[in-house]
Amino acid sequence: QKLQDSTTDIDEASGDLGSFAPDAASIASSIKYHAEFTPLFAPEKFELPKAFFATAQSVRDALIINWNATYDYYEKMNVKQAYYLSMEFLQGRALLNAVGNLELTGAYGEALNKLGHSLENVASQEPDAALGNGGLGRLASCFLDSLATLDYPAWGYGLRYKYGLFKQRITKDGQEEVAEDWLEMGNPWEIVRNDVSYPVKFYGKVVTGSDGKQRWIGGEDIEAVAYDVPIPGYRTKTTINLRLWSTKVPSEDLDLHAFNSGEHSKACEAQSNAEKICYILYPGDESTEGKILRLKQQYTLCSASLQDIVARFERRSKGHVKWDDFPEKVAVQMNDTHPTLCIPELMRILIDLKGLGWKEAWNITQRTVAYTNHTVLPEALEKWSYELMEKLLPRHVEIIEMIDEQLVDDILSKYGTSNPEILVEKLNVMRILENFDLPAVVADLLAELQESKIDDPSEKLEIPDETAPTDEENEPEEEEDIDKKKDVTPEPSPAPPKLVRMANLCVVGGHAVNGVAEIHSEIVKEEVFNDFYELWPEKFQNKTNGVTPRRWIRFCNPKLSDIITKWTGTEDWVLKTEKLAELRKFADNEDLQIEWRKAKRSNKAKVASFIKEKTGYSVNADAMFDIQVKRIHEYKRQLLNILGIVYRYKKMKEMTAVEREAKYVPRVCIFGGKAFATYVQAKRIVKFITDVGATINHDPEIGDLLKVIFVPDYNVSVAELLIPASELSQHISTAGMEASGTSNMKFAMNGCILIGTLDGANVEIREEVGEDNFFLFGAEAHEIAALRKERAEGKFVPDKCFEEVKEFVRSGAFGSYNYDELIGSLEGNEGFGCADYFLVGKDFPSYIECQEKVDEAYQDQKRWTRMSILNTAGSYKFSSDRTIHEYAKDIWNIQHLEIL
Ligand code: NBG
Repeated sequence: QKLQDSTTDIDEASGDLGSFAPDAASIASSIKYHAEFTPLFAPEKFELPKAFFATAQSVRDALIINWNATYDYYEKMNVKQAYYLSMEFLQGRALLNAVGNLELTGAYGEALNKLGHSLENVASQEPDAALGNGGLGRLASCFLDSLATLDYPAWGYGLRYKYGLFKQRITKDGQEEVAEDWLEMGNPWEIVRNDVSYPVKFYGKVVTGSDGKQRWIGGEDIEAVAYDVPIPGYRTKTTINLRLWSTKVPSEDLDLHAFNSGEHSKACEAQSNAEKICYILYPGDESTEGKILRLKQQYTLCSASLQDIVARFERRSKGHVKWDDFPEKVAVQMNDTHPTLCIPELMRILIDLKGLGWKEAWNITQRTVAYTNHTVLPEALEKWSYELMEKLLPRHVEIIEMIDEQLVDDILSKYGTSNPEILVEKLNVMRILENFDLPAVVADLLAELQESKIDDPSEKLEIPDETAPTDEENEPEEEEDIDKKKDVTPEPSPAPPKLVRMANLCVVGGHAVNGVAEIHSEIVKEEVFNDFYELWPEKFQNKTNGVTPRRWIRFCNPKLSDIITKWTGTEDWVLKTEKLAELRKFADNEDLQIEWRKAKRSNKAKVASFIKEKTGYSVNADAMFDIQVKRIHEYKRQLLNILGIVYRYKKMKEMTAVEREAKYVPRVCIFGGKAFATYVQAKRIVKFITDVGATINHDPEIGDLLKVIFVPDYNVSVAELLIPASELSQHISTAGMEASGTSNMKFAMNGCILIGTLDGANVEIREEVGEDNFFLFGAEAHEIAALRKERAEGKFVPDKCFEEVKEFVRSGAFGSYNYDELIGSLEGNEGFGCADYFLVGKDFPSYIECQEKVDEAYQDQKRWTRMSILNTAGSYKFSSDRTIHEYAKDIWNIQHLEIL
């Protein structure tokens, strides 16, 4: 009978999905069916983990119907599809999002109540799918939600890491990493596609066939198997696909002979080599082994995805394959440089496997792929060792060399030889291959020129050193070195390593290059890729990031959502966020203000119990909740925040209780975020924050006036809890360094006021919410270079408040740990070419001053609530729906297609 109930639901649903609205009773029987027939847990009980699995599987049934319908429709219509290739997808939990998008939250809640559970408790059983690190991965996930919601034909492609981003434990020594075995209990959302797998090879050699064509014979073969995750849109049938690859060895490669003769490890070696490709995201890459593994990961993603895309194109062409049409059917977006190998891989497939000529293949490749840059930090613009790449991917290296040659021709025709210095400089900066000799054609031309001018010494050619670093920071130093070397016989120095610059390859191979916020896209054009911008200005675009208002307001903050719906008169704002702007006219309305504060207070109370559970600290839910949650990185300046807190604490200690209470509002300062496992300085910062907390939180004189909390294991689910409870949030990176930031958007949407620098998307958020509703401080991007120069020359005089705070830390106020290295990074001359590269000392006084304004504003709760409402109202631009419409129109050229 139960089975019968459940299948009836499915049949009904597939008949007319638009009106698929099962009631609580049929949902309950579907859940019971799954609980009974999916033997994951002991049969007699219906406890929470089992309830989660059964519920998820019942939701998945509904998703699969829509997912199949979507797939079939795309197949039938043979539409152009966009493919978002990303090493990271930070999906978080799926259950509440899925039932919310299907508009079944109420029905599922009721059904589970009948079965003795609450939807919230059941949902909290789900482990976070943390296949990402931070903003870049979460952006990819927000994009999938928007693509599905807006009915755009698109898929995501990524890797199915066995372990998610590590779990963070906070101990007395700071951060400890623990493997996150998110698949331990199985993943109810994924569909294993043993029918969809592709061979991927590494190493080997390139041979020339009898037809004169190049062929790559691989030395190590693995298989990439597809795992599909259905991604539902909100209030639509469209359910797109996130295809994640997992790696294994073809079963015939198990060395049975070795196994049977007792050499078990040897027999399984190939298997374990293949499997470890998909173990973890960003394995440490300091060792050569680590580098190889990362490159294998990147190539697996690119190769399997492109083989899949090409096969789909051929199938949909139904025997009339016209390769020139490929870019009319396929758009590939490379999320940062990690999927750069798409370019040579598509070239290889088209030339070696499909028999196209170079020119045609290049034209198709360029029209197909596009590149998003997500950072200006030089260490994140990937460069791979040429030698290593040549071993692992010999055919791709040949192709890259040819692309480089072509680029050299382009540079030569743009700049000519009339000014050889400029030509050589451009080649040095722009070539894909770094630390290579000048290409023969250029060297010959220059030699000829040199000869023709030899008679006139005044015109002697100065050819810059081919291998001189191009990094701006290094320039003055290098010039000095060169000057000094004039008098001495130079020591032969070891040749610098030959490298492949992935970002340059992306810019050359793609038809569009975009930054992720206005200021960042300007920096991309004017600094990072300025030379390319001069060559191909038409390629460069801006696509300001966005976040999905479904997950980041509607589902994570139901209380605020109800208020917005009530005051704007409809729930349409979830799809048309411009409706949020209507709240502006009620910003001073007392009734709205009271409701607004009540919702915030209730969200804060939830966070207070969470903090108690996770850290043992009790915090007062009436204090201001001041939050900084993001990856721990020096440029994000958690150090500025915590030193600000230390300063506040010191001042409080110098006052009488009465003075203290008059000047400061009670605050709970909350930090969260993970430090990359090998990033020593970031880990010190974590330790420092927890030490400061340990002192302040136990100081009876301070009481509720100041609390410092480090929330362990920050992830998507924790963000969903914290952001709705936030009143002030910190986005305080050194100007010019944060490409965009996306949590700033989520905070603003949830009525949180930002304190920040003019960096990344802060600039646009401030424009939208109004200057009066944003706490601004700090140096601006255009001032940074001069400030660093001043520091490097020892001319910077720190404000006395900064000296005072450093001294206080050094005095041992926060325990016995030696913070010399941490504090020392803010002075002296170590680090990135100048002391305090991130300019904490420079911005400190203006930060402190700005924080005083925050206290003053918070004292007036009406003013604060008005600011809060105006932040939500002004945040509408930052919906990822807006961003996705822009990508669809300006880069991918894909059309909205509703599933019929
Ligand atoms: C990050 C930037 C953020 C930005 C996200 C999404 C990387 C390499 N970059 O500022 O640091 O918001 O990308 O674009 O993770």
